[in-house]
Amino acid sequence: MSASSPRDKFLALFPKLSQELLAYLRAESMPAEAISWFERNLQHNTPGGKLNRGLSVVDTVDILLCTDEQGNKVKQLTEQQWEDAAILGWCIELLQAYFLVADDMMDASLTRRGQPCWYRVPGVGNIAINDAFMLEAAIYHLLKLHFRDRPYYGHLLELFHEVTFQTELGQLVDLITAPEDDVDLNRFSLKKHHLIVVYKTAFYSFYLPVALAMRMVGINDESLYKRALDILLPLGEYFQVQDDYLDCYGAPEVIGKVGTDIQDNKCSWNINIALENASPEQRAELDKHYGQRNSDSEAKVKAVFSAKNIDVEGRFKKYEKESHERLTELIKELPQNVGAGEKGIGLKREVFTSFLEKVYKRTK
Ligand code: DMA
Ligand code: MG
Ligand code: MG
Ligand code: MG
Repeated sequence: MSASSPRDKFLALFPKLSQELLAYLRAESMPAEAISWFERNLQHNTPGGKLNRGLSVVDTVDILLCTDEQGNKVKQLTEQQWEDAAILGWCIELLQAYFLVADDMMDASLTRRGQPCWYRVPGVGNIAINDAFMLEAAIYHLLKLHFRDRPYYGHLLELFHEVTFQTELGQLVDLITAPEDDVDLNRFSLKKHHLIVVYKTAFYSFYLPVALAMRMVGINDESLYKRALDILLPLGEYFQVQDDYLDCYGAPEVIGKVGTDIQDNKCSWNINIALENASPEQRAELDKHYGQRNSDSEAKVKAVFSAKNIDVEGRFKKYEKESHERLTELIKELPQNVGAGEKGIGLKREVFTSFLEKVYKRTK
């Protein structure tokens, strides 16, 4: 990638936003230690990931404002439009940082993005709980600073608030379906899995970037938000199935984290596929070893996953290919540039295809 790739340009904005946030602490005469603590919190937890969600806001605004009906690029975003979209993108990355700091504590994870989880950094510990809250508060500080005078400010606030609540509902069901000392695989099903992943991942990772971009460009036709949701929730479900698969089969040095789902007793895609196909003996082995906090049990579960009649890896490859076909069809059903004309800016298929191609067959 060249020095001025879209990702680099996006990344280069973060120090400025970080300084705006720190300026608030200075204006409130916070002690120097608090200012440097918050700076370290922001730096450790916000910019180190793939930045897919943040960049998607910029990409979506670009597609909505700068491509013609056939999806050809016909103009460039102005600097102001680019920066507005990028700030909204960073607000999603802050939301993600907030969720991940808490998620890693709740999931007892060790590493994230190739470094120790924030709560495991020496001296941090439970302060990470307050740090997570501060990452969330940063979103609303930046929104106020940059968007208070825009006609769509209320919509931005509403979107962030609603999607946060939905994600927390997903996390709640994820956690109570996986109690530490009470393994009961009868609680799991693909239906339960579907509910968990749509709420914990799809709304904030897929719907939110597109909906923010749509609000920013002034799309007010509510039916278009529904259309976007109908495609983005299935796309987000596919993305979280990949995350579940990679938890077990991804290379830690590539995904930047060590999988914990088996030891955490999680209702993941892998275990549900195994339960659907297990013989009574294999089922007994899963009952005995799933959700146990030791690597021997974990290895036994993985051995069942790899058994010829179960073959989680093979079934995942098939699911991946079929999902791509299904999602491509779903996108095709959307009339190109729907909502354009007197009603305003249309919703283009490229918004969704660009998302699908970004995540298809991902390895991290
Ligand atoms: C993550 O689910 C969901 C949120 C809202 C952070 P997860 O625990 O599977 O994520 P990860 O595998 O990244 O810990
Ligand atoms: Mg986790
Ligand atoms: Mg989790
Ligand atoms: Mg996971």
